[in-house]
Amino acid sequence: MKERLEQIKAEALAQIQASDVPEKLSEVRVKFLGKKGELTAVLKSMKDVAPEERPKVGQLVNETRAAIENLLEETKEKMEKSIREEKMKEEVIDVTLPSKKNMVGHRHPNTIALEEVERIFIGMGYEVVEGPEVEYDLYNFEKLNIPDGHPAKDEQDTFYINKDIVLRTQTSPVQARVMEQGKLPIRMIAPGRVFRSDEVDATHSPSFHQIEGLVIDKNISFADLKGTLEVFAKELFGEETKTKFRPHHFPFTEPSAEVDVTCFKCGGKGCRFCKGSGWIEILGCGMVHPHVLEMCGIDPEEYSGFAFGVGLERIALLKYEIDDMRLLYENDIRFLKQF
Ligand code: 2NM
Repeated sequence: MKERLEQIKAEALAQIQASDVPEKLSEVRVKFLGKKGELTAVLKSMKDVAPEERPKVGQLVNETRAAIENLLEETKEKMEKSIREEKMKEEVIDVTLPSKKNMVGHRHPNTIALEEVERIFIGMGYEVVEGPEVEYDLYNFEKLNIPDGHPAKDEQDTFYINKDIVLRTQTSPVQARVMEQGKLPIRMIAPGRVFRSDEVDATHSPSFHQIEGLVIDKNISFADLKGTLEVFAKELFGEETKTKFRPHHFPFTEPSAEVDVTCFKCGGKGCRFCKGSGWIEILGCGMVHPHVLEMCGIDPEEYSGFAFGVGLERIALLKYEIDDMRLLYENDIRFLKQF
């Protein structure tokens, strides 16, 4: 019996020492100390030992068990310690390594252009006002002196929700709403999305953005309009920019004009960019029609005003020399990150 125990102990200790991973140690534990283990088998055979020998043998079994368990425990701790150290070495943080660069988003060229236009007008004391994109025919057309039968009201050009409600085709309904509130004087711009039933091409989209301006006060004249838009053009395209007012027609203004600026590429000499003319058209404007003032509750005998409208995409395309409007809507990051 004693020899058997010595043998078990020697074998167990040798196998423990030969173990290289915790799983092997578990196997050794099961093999020698488990329910069907070799040491347990010895215990079970105690009934064959002479009664007077039993305490001694029992003590020997316990000692053997303790020796095996101690070495198992000790070895397990050593293994776990070295695994921990190994892991620590692998996970060490090198604070001198360059950081991973995050992909940071970028303002859209439309947004950059809008913020530039807003900055210029806020600097001249204007308020920025927004309004609904789904609008009553009354505000989008009627109060702006665009009567039934006018080509702008054609279903070919306007998205109708029903006979009284449209997707706004301009942002001037926002201004009709502000005039109606009756707080004068008014100095405002109304930026926002507008909708027209256009086919998509390099210069058209069924949904684009406008910024319309409105000033109403006593004694506002065409000179105020010219001065304001001259300042705007110089701020936007450079100090050397000149403006030209060409007579035009809009239903909501009288007189009306279209404004051209000297080509900022060639300075007015004529180049490919301005198609040889030296001028680039940027906006429409005029003195607010007395009918419009009246319909919005303002006395045209006491007050006058001017208004203008610019296409945001047009500004963005010009300013960043983009030759196709569709690029502004595709959201290709390789395009967007250039601005
Ligand atoms: C333009 C051109 C000319 C305009 C008129 C008004 C309002 F509400 F006062 F009648 N807002 N915007 C206007 C005038 C817009 O866009 C090319």
